[in-house]
Amino acid sequence: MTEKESFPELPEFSIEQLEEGVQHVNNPIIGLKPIEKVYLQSVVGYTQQDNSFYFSDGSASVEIRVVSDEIIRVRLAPHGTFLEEFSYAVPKLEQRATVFSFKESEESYRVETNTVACLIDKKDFLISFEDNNKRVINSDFSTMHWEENVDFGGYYVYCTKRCSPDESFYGLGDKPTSFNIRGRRFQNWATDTYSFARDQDPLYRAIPFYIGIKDDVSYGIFFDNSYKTHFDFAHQDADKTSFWADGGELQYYYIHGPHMMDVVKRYHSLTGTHPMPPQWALGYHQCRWSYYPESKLKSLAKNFRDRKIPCDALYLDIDYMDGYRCFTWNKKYFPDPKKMIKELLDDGFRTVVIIDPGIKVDDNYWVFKEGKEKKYFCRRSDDYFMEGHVWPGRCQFPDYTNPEVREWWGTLFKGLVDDGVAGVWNDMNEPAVFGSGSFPNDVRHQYDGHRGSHRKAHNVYGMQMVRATYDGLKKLFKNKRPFTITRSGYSGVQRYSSVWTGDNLASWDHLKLASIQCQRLSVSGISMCGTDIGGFTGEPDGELFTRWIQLGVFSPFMRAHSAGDTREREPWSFGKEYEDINRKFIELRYRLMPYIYSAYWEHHKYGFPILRPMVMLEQDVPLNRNREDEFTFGDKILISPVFEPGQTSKMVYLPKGRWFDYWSHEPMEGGREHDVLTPLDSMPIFVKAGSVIPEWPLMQYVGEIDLEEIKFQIYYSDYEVNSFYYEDHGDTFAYEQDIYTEKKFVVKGDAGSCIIRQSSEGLYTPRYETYELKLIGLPFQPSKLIIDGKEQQQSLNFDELKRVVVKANKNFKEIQVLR
Ligand code: MIG
Repeated sequence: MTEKESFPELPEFSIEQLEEGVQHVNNPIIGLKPIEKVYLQSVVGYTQQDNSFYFSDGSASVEIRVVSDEIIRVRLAPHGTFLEEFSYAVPKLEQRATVFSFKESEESYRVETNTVACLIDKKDFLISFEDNNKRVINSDFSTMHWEENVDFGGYYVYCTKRCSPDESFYGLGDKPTSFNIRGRRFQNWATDTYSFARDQDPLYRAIPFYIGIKDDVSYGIFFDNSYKTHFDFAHQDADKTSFWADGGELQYYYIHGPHMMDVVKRYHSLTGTHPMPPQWALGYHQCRWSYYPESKLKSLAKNFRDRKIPCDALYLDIDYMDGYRCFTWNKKYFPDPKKMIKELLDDGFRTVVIIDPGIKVDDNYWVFKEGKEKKYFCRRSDDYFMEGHVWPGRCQFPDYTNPEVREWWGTLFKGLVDDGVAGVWNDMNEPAVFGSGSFPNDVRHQYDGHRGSHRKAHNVYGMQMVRATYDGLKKLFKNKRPFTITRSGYSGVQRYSSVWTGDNLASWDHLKLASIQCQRLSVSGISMCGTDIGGFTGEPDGELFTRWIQLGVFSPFMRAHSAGDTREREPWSFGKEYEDINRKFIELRYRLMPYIYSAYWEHHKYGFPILRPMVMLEQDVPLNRNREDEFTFGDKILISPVFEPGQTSKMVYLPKGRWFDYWSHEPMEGGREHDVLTPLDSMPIFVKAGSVIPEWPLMQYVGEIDLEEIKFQIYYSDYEVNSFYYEDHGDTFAYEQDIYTEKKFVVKGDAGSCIIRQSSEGLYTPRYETYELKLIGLPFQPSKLIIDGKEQQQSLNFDELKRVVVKANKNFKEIQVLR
């Protein structure tokens, strides 16, 4: 019997069929068997233990747990026995201090915190969530239900919610489709999707978290289940939203808003945020499949420096290895990697290398030998090794769900780290296997002691690989920050890695998708994300490449990459006109580096997503629900990238409040659309009035120049606005011991004055002493400057860009610029 026959997949049924429970599975072992769909019956009683309430229908049990004031978890145990608590996404379910009450009425039970109430209907076991104004935000359409899985044991589990006509949906990670996912159906099953198309599903990642907006209130559902999960957002029926899984527990978190930002921050409180990346990782990265031999890499580096195009990292794709054996070098191409990496570093380039999970079956290869001896490779149900063909040929695959294997894997990087490698790129970790796509379902995994087949471990495999990589590098780097990038991942992967969106295509539609995917990843918990600039497959022309570089400046992670069978793809590959514009925009990335870095801090420390879609900025504006072609980076800079060839102007909507055009400094009114010119050497960028935007002097790579001064662009505002500025060593973990500085600026003006206040916390002392502050948009000609109570003698004339430039000590508390 072939593999496929013995482990049939459940065919895809419509929600209606599933609701009715009439379908049959044609099972080759037991024949045609009716699937019995079992629904919860009436509640017969409850018990309470600490923050958890257990409701029973006499057989099944449902746990309602108050996790925090705004988060409530629901779990279902079909026969009353819950699975052991374990989650790769939520490593530690912290019980936050909460005040909650419990009430029983004739019809229902009510578990209530200060912000949210969970109601359990006694008669039909329907569960709903209300806000503290007694508005129903989310409620079951039908009771939670399940079907026995005759092949594997366990259950297919289902939850169907009501969906109102105005409800819109966001999240789910990397789906390459419209930003609002209402009307669509998806699967989460990590898949290698070379040259993926719009609407293709699933892709590389599995992020079972979505956000709904109903009646202007945002809420989130995090369905923490690593099996294949399915989501239907009013696709099958306009009045239903469903999610279900091919196994595991029906376990989900209801996360209350009311703002989308609250939901995302609370999702981060469960699954964690990205650690601070090394600052160089926020520079421009150049990648290609592949740069080799050494002379090629060296001339690439030289080109960047000769042409004065900033760049921080160069990548080695699979050809640097000896026969694609991980942790080895092809000595023909790279005879002395240590020397080469050192020379590149002396010139300001970090070297990042790719590492795949497939280990070549080769008894003369130390990694294979060790893994075999220690029994670290995955096995099939009957104990055969899981073997599959990937780049090295026949391979076996470490079981990264085993903590001992992860530990071992981490140590394998020692050689590369000694050679000077600064970052590791994990690819093919869905896991991808040539021919079959991935592992068969019967492969066994240790699953951190909780055991499971590949059905359970598939979606977390890549995340556990990059976790092993990150943790291993962290040990080897001592106190330096590792840089990792992964293709696959499950919720929580952000704790270990950045992510790129995989093998996209050089087309204008993919440029648009790139912007949507990054925004979507950002609101789905993965802020450090980027796309292959230029498109991985296919050939961009100069215009498309340049527009993609422009988007890339405002992607949290900025890397150009291309497939091996494409023409050269560097910022200068399309002729001088494009090269000059590409340089100008990459330079912009470097000038904005301190702003970008501060946005990372806001993400790491407070759980703010780095990219913020329009609906997150103003969720009460109906048109924003479907606006997907503009966003802000951090909370101060709004970008409206150009997505059409030959486009000379574009309508840009600015949220309420006041804005400035980044290039011309022209003030602009928010709350409406503006027609903005979009010549190729420009791109619509706007800054919120009242912002204090830090800028670095131009550098060719992070750390090239010792800062003597920081510049700030200060945008006048007549209402009070706060800005944050963060700095630290840039590459150590000292920030965890409060060795950082977080500065807060407050700007407030009126017709005759502009006042800037600064306060600061943290223990880091930068070496520079002064600031240069450029005041933009002052509505008056100033004649008096007072810093910390003392009048200053500085010229207050407008410069050619209508700015007033002020010098101040970095520790100033208050600056008054007066008419
Ligand atoms: O089977 O390492 O998505 O970025 O260049 C292809 C070669 C394997 C797929 C990755 C791509 C990478 C390529 N890899």
